[in-house]
Amino acid sequence: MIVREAVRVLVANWDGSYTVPSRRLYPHQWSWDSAFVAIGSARWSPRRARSELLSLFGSQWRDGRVPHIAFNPEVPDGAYYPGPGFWDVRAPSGSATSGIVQPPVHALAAWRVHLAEPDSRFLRRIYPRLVAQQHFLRTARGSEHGLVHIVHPWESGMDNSPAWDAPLASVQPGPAGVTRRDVAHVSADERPTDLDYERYTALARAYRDTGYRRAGAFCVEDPLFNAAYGVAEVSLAKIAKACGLDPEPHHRAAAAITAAMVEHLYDDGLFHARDVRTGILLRSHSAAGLVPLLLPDLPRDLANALIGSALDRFEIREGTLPSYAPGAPEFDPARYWRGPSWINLTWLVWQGLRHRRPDLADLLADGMIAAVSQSGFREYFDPFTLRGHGCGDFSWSAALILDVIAEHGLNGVPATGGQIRQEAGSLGEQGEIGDHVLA
Ligand code: 2M8
Repeated sequence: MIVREAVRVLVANWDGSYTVPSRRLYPHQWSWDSAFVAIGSARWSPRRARSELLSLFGSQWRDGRVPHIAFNPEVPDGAYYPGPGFWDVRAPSGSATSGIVQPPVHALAAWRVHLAEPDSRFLRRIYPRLVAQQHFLRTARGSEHGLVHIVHPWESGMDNSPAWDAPLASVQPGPAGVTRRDVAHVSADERPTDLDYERYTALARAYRDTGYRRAGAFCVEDPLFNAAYGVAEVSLAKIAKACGLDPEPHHRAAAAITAAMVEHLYDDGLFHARDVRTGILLRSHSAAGLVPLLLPDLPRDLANALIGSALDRFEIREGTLPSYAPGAPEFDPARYWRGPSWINLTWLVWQGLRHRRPDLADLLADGMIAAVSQSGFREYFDPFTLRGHGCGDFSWSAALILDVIAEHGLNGVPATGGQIRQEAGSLGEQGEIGDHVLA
């Protein structure tokens, strides 16, 4: 039933070559949403999963950046704020896009899509594009420590996380009265505030006015973003090897990113963002700080410390991962990225726990399934009551549940695609996944 419903959502949100995150709230293609959707679609339609990623990279810029939104020209400009008229820029393909990016989880997605149904043509097509994406980050966004920075909270994917309260406070808000569309679809107390939006707009406008080249008042190294950047190198090493290319440069890059994160972003049981302008560590209680568990070479003592924080501060024994620690004063269980549980964030930490603490990983898998069983494929969930918030029929909630079920099983039914069939170990049998899932 859950599986059929998830596929129904993905079919309803399919736009011919990619999936919109939500028909009404987000009616275009979003960058990291498409990566998560590809991970889930690989379980029932690898063809759609490949199309999802290739279509997104069709909007890649010449400098390698993958814009966070590729706009659908058939959707009126006013349907989403800020729309194509605001960003005022086109990719070489001719598509109108935004000019900022999102966490680079795409190489991870591409590798999983390949494992689900090996396709060397796809891998060879996507590999240089993924390398260019990393190159953009390393060159345009690199710091002297070997980490990369983001120039807008939207680039973190966790837009109004309390982690951004301090750096945002120094951003001069733009003129009041931005024409928000989000609050027409979702209750205002589950979304960022108007003041947040005035600051988001001011920052995006300032970046746009430099030709999308120079960071403005917001410039931070985010642990989730940098963990994704490191994991991308791990995945690129696997992709390079499968394409008959040298994986070593990617291994070296991954090791360097992990070491830089440990040296510059870790403190007291959690990774934190660092304000590049001041050099100050922005100590917060954001679950972004647990995502480095994804890095395979994270030193064991640090991984154990993160697991300790996941248990004590984020209370994951309850089976859910709040996006912000419940004991912190800024925690809000219903407002966007200030506390609710999100399936994508939980999926990332679940992946990081699977080899290290399978018992805890299983709790999170059960919790993700419980949330969608109780409340449907909502955008986010109260971590304690599992009440759904934000929009309904949200694509990555549906897609990632397909992946969780394939890996973890459902109600006593065993998993059909464990660790994508033990990494390509038995690739020959993968063809049956789609049929099985839909049966
Ligand atoms: C949310 O962000 C957009 C801006 O990019 C918005 O609020 O309008 C975030 O949850 C982000 O992570 C996500 O990619 C996007 C689409 O689902 O929505």
